[in-house]
Amino acid sequence: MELFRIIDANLNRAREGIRVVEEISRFYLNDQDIFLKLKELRHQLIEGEKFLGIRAIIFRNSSSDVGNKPHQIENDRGNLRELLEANANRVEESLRVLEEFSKLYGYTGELFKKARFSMYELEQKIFLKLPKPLDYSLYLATDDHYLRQGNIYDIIEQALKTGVTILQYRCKEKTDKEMFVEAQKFRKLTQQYNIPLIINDRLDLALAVDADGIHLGQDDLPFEIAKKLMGERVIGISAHTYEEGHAALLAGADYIGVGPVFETQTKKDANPPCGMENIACIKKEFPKAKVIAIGGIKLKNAAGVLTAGADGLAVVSSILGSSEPALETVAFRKIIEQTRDL
Ligand code: 3NM
Repeated sequence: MELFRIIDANLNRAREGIRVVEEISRFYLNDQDIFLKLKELRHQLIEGEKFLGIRAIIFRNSSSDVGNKPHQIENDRGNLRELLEANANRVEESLRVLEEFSKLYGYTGELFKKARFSMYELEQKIFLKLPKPLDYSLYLATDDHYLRQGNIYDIIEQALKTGVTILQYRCKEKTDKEMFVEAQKFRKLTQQYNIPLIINDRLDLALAVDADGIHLGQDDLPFEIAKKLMGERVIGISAHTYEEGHAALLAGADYIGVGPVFETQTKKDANPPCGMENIACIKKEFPKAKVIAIGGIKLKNAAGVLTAGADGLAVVSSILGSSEPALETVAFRKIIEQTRDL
């Protein structure tokens, strides 16, 4: 009887996992071919149950299941690729269990084995169709002061070539028309290097230049409104306190920029430095949240900030003000890679 409970539990686990993956292919990817293959796989499990001659549900005893204990509810967000991986793994593992245990009933388990291999294939197909999660590790923001210099595009191109993973266009003191022209140039440049472009504050500008996302301050448009207008594009929010970070992540921000971590001369109206404590606290509560440190980030403090839990370093003056922007970028990259390996 205990063995039938194993069959029942794994049939359910496999069906539920397939259904989650099915929903991704149906509603997110709109991929009819994959969707129908998954649906067929789910129906094959019903056939498998019939083949075994077991009505597994009869042996269900969920209340006495020692694995049925309340789990800690995680206030955590991953991404679609992680969701796919978790559910496809669940399906594959369950199919393996079904294959092995059905052998005890004189059945070869062939049907479950075939289903498992189909799932491996479908998982890979879906994985490749899902968007690659953004790499927030080295986030460069522009600044009016540097934008006034003629060679800013050259400096930014050097940084994009040598290891910056996201560019934010941040401009406060120009006309809409000037900003549009500049943002368009950055759009072209980032496309050339396949780097996402985020626009600071200005949702209209982000849409106008087809940016990958928007970065909002605490006094900008509410998240829900921005989400309605931005759809699947990235939305980042500035957080100066733990509470602001917490609220932004609960609202659904894709990342938060925590700062200023250290003293900065770049942002004139910056809050007092908040240090690294907030980063560690937020990461403890939301381990999968993307937390970017900003404000006074230099080569000398970069490793410490990453070790405190930051997923990325946002910099302005370190790179844009450097006489050797490419070398500075490479040096940041080296620290990032070394800290990742720890
Ligand atoms: N935002 P630098 S601090 C743009 O605290 C910006 O939200 C901050 O420049 C915030 O790397 C900051 O030169 C300036 O210190 C970061």
